[in-house]
Amino acid sequence: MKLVHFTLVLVCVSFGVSRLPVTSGSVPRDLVDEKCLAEKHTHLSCNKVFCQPWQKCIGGTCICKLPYQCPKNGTAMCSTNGRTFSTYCQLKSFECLHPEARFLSSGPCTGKEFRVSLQHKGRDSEGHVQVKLVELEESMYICQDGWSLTQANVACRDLGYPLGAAQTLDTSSFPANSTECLHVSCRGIETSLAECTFTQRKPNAQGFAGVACYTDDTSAPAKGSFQCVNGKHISRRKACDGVNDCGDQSDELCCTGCQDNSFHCKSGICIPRQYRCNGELDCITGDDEADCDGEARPCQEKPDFLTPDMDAERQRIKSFLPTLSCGVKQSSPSRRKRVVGGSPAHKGDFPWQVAIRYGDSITCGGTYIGGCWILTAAHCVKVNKAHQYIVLASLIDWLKPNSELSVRYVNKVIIHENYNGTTYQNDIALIELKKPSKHKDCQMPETVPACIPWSPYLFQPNHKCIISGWGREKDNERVFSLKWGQVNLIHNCSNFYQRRYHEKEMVCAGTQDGSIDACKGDSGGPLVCQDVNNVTYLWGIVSWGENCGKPEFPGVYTKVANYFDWISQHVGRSLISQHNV
Ligand code: 4AZ
Repeated sequence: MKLVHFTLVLVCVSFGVSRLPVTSGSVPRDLVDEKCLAEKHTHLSCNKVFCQPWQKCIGGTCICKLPYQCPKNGTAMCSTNGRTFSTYCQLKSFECLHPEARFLSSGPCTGKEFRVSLQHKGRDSEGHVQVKLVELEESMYICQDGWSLTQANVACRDLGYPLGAAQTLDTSSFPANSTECLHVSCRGIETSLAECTFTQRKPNAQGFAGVACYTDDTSAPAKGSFQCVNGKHISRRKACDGVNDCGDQSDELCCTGCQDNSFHCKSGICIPRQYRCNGELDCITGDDEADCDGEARPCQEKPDFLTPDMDAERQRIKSFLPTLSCGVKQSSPSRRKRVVGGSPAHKGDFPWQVAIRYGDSITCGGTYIGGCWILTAAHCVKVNKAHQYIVLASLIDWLKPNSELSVRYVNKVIIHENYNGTTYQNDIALIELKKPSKHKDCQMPETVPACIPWSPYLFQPNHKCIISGWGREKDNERVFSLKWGQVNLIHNCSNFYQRRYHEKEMVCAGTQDGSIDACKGDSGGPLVCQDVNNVTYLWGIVSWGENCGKPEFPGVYTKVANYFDWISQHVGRSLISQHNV
C-alpha cells in the first residue's frame, strides 16, 4: 500500500525514496522496551543521556544554563539576531532560552547572510535543498552523498518544520546544470544547518539531496509505526538503529538491543557505531569508550571544511567543564581477591567506608561522599543524638585500631523528610562532620569519596557489586574487622517481598545461595558498583531484609540514584555532580 504512494510521489515530483536501511533477515526482532517507552524519554532526559554543555540537569531534565554559567574559554560567535557572543556555549545557552536567535557563524558578526531553501516542484515542504553559506556568495545544492535523515532533520527544522524530516528523497536527475555541490555533515542536534560542517565537492553519480519535511498531513507509516515522544510517526524498523529519526532521540532511548551499524549502551540506548571509541563519552555508562585499545580509532584526517567544525567546538567546551574526583582509589588496587563470601578487607580497599560509633559499639556503617558529608541509613541515626555519634574513617579492625584511623565528631544529622520507620521507605540520612579545627576542611587522610550515581540507568540487574561492613555473621556472631563480599543486583524483587518492595526507592542484591548478605550492624553501609572505567558508585545503602543469608529473602538497599537531587540540595550540587553541571 505504502509503496504505491511512494511511486506516485516519484511520478508527480520526480523524487524517489532513498534506500531504506538494509536489515539482516526479513523482520528485525523487536528491540523496543515498551515499559521504558511509557516513560517518554527524549534527548533532554538526563537519566539516559548527557546534557549539552549549555544545559544542566535538574530533576532528570536538561534545562538551559544561563550564559554566564558557561566556561569562559572559546572564540567569538555570531547569532542570527546580529549579536556577537564570546563563546559558542554562551550563544547556545542564549538560544536555548530564546529559540528565535540561532547560530549564524563563527567569529564576530559581519552582516553576511545564511539561507536555506527548498527548490520544489510539488508541495512546499519537499524539494532539493539549497544553501547560501556565510562563507560563499552563491547558493548551492547539497550533494546526495552523505545526505541522511540526520542532516535532513536539521534542514527541515531550520526551514521551520519542528518535527524535522519525514524522509530523504533521491533526486539523481536534477539539476543537471549545477557543477558543484556542498557536502554536509551534522550531528543531528543542531537547530540550524549553519552549525553543520560543509565541504565543496564535485557531484558524483548520486546527484543532489532532497527532503520531504514532516508536516501535519504527513501520514503515519502504514504498518508498524513508531510514535516518537514529539508526536512524529516513523517506521518501527527505524527504532533502535542508532539514527535519531525522531529528532528528539526517543526512537533510540529504550532499546533492549540495537540494529546493525549501531552500538548498544548498557543504559539501553543505541548510538551510531562511529561514536564507539571516538574519544567522546556518549553512553552514560561509559561503555562506548571502554576497551578501545584494540579498536581502530577513526582516522582524524579532516577534509577542507568551508565552515568551522562546531561539533569539535562542542567537544572542546566539554573539556572545560569542571571535573570531580570520586570513586577512584589512591593506591593501585591492592590484592584483587577472587569472589569469596565475607572476606576480610585490607587497608585502602574501601576508602569510602566509615563506621558510626554510638556509645561503646559500632552500630552502623556509612559512606564518605565528599566535603564534610557521610551518607547512611535513616534508621541508623537520630537528629537529636547527633552529638553522641563518632564517625571513624580508615578503620579495619576496631579491636586493633590502625594508625591511619580518622575520628570525627558530628555537626548535624539530616534524615529524609519522608522516611518511614515502619516500611523503611526513604531510609537515607546525611551526617555532616565537624571540622577538626576552625580553619581546616573535613578531608581525612586515606579517605576517598564514593561517587553518587545521578541516573538509575547506570547499573543493570545482574551487575556484580560489593557490600562491606562490620555487621553480624549469619549465626549472629559479632565481627570486629571489616568484611566484604560480592553480590548481584537482583531484578523483580517484588517476587520476594511483594508490596513491601518499592522499585523506585529500593534495590535488591544477593547471591543465588544467599551465602553473601548484609546483616545487623551493616546497616547504613555501602553497596558499591564499579563502572566500565573502574569508577566506584554508591549504588545502595544497607537498609533491611528478612533475616540474613536466606536466598529467598535478598538484602534490600536504599536506591541512592533516586535521591541524587535530595543529596545535592543538602550538600551542594558541585560536590557530587560529575556531569551535566
Ligand atoms: C539489620 O537488621 C539488617 N539481610 C540489615 C540487613 C539485612 C537484614 C537485617 C539484609 O540491620
